[in-house]
Amino acid sequence: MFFATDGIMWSTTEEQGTSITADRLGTLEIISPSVPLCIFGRNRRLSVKRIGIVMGSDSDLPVITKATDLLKQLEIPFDVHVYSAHRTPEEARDFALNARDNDYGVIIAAAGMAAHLAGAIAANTTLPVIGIPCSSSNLEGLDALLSTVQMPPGIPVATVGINAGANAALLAAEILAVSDADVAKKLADKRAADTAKVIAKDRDIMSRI
Ligand code: AIR
Repeated sequence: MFFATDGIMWSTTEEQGTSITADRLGTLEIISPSVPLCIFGRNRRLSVKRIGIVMGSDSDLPVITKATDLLKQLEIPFDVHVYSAHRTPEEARDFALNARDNDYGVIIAAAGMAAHLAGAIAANTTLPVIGIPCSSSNLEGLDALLSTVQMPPGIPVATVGINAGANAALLAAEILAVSDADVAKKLADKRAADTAKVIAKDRDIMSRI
C-alpha cells in the first residue's frame, strides 16, 4: 500500500490488525480503521485517541476542571460527561461498553462518597481507567478513596490522590504518549518547564525569609 504526506510517498511494510507501519523516513502512526487517515508530518504520530472524562455529579466539576485545564494546555482532545454508577447506571454502562469503538484511549472517572463509578466503568471496558476520589462528604474523600482504589483482582482502576484532577490528566496523557510521540513531547516540555519553576523558587527562597 502507498500513500503520500508532505509530498513524500510512503510505502507500508507491515499491516497488523489496526496498525500500519510505514517506512522510508520512519515509523508512522497506529491508525484505527474507523478513523480517517491523517498524517501531520515525518516521524510524527497523530493520536486519534481522546480522553473520556466522567463524573458522578456536576458537584464534582471543580476537581474535573483541574484535569480539563491541563488537557487544554497540552491540546489533548477530551470530552466530559456526568454519569453516576448509582443514579444513571445504564448510561454509565453504555458509555463504557462503547468507549473503545468511540475512539477513547483512556477514561478518567471522578466520584465522591461511595464512589463506584470508576470501578463500574472498568467493569465494562478493557481501556485503562483512572479513578479520582472526590472529597464530597464529611469523610473528606477517604470513603471515595477506598471505594475507588480497592478493586478486586481482574478489574484494575489506577487511582490518583483525593481531588487529584491534574495528576489524573497527566497520567491519562502519559498513557496516550506510549503510542503518540506528539503527546510524549508535550509532556516532556511541560516536565522541563515545571522543573525550571521549582529551580527558580530555590534561587528565590532566601530572599523571602
Ligand atoms: N455520586 C453520585 N452518584 C454516585 C456517587 N457516588 C457522588 C458524586 C458526588 C457525590 O456523590 O460523584 O461526589 C454527591 O453528589 P451530589 O449530586 O449529591 O452533589
